[in-house]
This record gives sequence, C-alpha cells and structure tokens, in this order.
Amino acid sequence: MSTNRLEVDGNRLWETLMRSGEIGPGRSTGLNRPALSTADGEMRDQFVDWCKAAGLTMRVDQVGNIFARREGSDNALPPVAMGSHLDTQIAGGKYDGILGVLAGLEVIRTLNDRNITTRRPLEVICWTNEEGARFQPPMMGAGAFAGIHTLDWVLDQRDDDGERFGDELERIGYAGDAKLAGHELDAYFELHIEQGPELEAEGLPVGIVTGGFVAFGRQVQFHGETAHSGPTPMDKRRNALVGAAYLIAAVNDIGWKYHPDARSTTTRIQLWPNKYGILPDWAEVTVDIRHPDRKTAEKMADEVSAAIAEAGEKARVDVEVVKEWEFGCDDFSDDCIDLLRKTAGDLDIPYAEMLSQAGHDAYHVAKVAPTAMIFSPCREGITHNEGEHIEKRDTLPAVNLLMHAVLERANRS
Ligand code: HGY
Ligand code: MN
Ligand code: MN
Repeated sequence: MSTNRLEVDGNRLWETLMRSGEIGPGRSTGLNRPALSTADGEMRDQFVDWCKAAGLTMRVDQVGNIFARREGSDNALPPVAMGSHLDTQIAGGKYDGILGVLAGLEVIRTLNDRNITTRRPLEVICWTNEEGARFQPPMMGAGAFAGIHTLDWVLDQRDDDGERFGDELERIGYAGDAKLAGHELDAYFELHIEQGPELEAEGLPVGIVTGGFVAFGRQVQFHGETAHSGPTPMDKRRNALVGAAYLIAAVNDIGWKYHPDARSTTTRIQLWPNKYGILPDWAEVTVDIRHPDRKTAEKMADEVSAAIAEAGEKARVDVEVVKEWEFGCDDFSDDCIDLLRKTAGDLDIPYAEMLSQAGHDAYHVAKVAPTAMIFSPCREGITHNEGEHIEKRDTLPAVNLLMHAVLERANRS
C-alpha cells in the first residue's frame, strides 16, 4: 500500500491532547504546568506511560530530556527524531510545545497500527524547560543537549523561591543518568503551533520554517537603599524600582523605534521589600529583545545596554546584568527543509515558508543535528494565553506531513 495514503488517527491525537490539557489546569481554559513542577512531573509520567504502551523504550538524560525510542530494522543507524516540550507558561495554552510531542507519539501509534517498520530507529523527544518560565533562560534542556549550557550550570539554576533546578528534577523523578552529550540524531523534526496569525489568515494548514528571529535576553538587577518614602528628600533617594522603571520604559521605546519588525519588552519585575512606606533597595527585571535581522537585533541590544547604564545613573542606583542569553536560528537543515517541501507537494498540502518569531528547542538542536520545523495554524495567533486554540481539521495536515517526512528520512538509503 502506498504510504502516501497513510494518515494519523486524528481522534486519538485529540483525545491525547485533551488528556494532557487536564494535567496542571490554569485559571481558566489553559494550563499552568511550568518546568519541574508537580504537574510537569505528572505530565511526564503520563507521556512515559503512553510511550511504553506504544512499545517504546525510554531514555532520560541528566537534565531530564526524555527520548522515547522505536527500533528500526537497522538500529546501528542514528534515530530520526520528532518532539518539542510539555512544560507550559503559568498562563499557558494546551498546544504550545505539547502538540509537537504528542503528534510524534501519534506518528508512532499509527506506524504500530500499520505494522510499518522504518529502516532507522525513531525517537519522540520531550525537552526539559523550553519556556524558561521558572528557570531562565528558555530552551534549557535542548541547550544543554547541544552543549550551550554545562550540566552543573543547569542543575544549579534557581527559581524565584530559591528552588534549585537539580533538586526539583530529583523531586519529580526525572534526574536521568543518560549522558547529555553524544546522543547522535540523524535528524530532528519539530511540529509546533505557529504562535502568529499568518497561516490562519492565509487559510494555509502548514508553515515550513526557514529560520528564527534573533532574540537577546537580559536579567538586570538594580541595587539602591531602603528609606522612608515620606521624610527622605528626593535628592537622597536611591530607589531601585525607579531605576527599573526608567529601563522598562526605554526598552519599550526601543521596540517602537524599530517597529514594525522589532519586538522589545520587559516581561517581569521582582522587588524587595515591595511594601508600603519604604523605598525598595532591590529590583530585578527581565528584558526580551527580538528582530528578524541579526544586525538590527544587535543594534537594539546595544541601545538596551546603554539604557541600562542610563537608568542606573538617573535613579542613582547600582545596576548589573546578572544573566544574559541569545537564540535565533539560521541553521535549519536545507536537506530537511527540502524534504518538507517535497513531501508537502507529494501530499498536496499547501504551505507558506516563514520565520519563527518565538524561540523553540529546534533552534538549539539544529546546532548538533539536521533540523527543520513545521508550523500549524492557531486561532488568531493567540498564545502564551489560556485562550490558545487549534482545530483538528486545520492541524492534521501538518501532523501527516511530519509523519511522511520522518518516514522518508528514516527509510532513505
Ligand atoms: O521565548 C520564546 O520565544 C519561547 O516561547 N520560549
Ligand atoms: Mn513552544
Ligand atoms: Mn511557549
């Protein structure tokens, strides 16, 4: 039978997605399942159970990345992998990342149903801490896998409550012993919701991702002095919150200066003591700067660096960048992108080629294995919002494209 007529079981995929949507419920219709939370642990356990029921063997590495393996006929060859992440923002949707992991599982289930054995083994991967909601930076698990972060550095990261990454990984039972490095992948394909309105607006079921916006992250701390908010004369104040406020406004202005392609904002602030009547002597803000063009993104980052220094001076407080990171992607594999184009043509699936504006695990995996991404539509591009929504009929073409591209790659001579 021509595998071109091979299609995944959309109802089974949806049941699986809906089950995931019950683990770590958010305030309304979404999810609150940050990395290494109890809910993340529960979701991982559920995923592992599903994988074992599908006959897969499990491998967990030292930062908790999960590799679910299906043997092929020639297991000396490195596996072709699919995957994404199961952790969410704390006001997250039910599909960001999750679709990519569970679509990979559905591909496996479909091949099992049809007794199809691939030449190369297959793997479905769940990367740890893609969102960076609890532990910054984002894409930490994939970053450690790609050698961007050392194991000890990752394990020592702490969340706002001082909880240590390594301890939380132990607590949920996913401190694996499989080595981080040296696990070769023949290729990695990540299906992900677009997190933008383009595909829906153009009525297209698939995006083939040719690259990703360049993004810079900065964690900035301001150190002032506590004092009474009443008697203290203005020229004696060293209010850390004021320093943060100057920076927050400047970062926003830089985004508008390079509008419409720029994205630049501050997403969080922490303060101490953060109480009435007393000036805060400590503030920490996280800055997120993005642009499709690397040179412009770097220019924006330089202007943010100048704004950081200026904010400290204007508020008469000390300021330091305590953590910084960057991601972006111009190293997706041309072979894998061509394979997606060809397979979409074979399956008569219309598609657009596009950049990703959000970061993904695939950005880091692309540094160590041939990698490509597939986008599927999401309603009005809404994401990192509990209203995130996708439709089965609009999503299945991308899942079938994933399956056929993986089959082709896994069976090539
Ligand atoms: O930062 C990002 O774009 C991704 O959602 N972690
Ligand atoms: Mn994601
Ligand atoms: Mn996300």
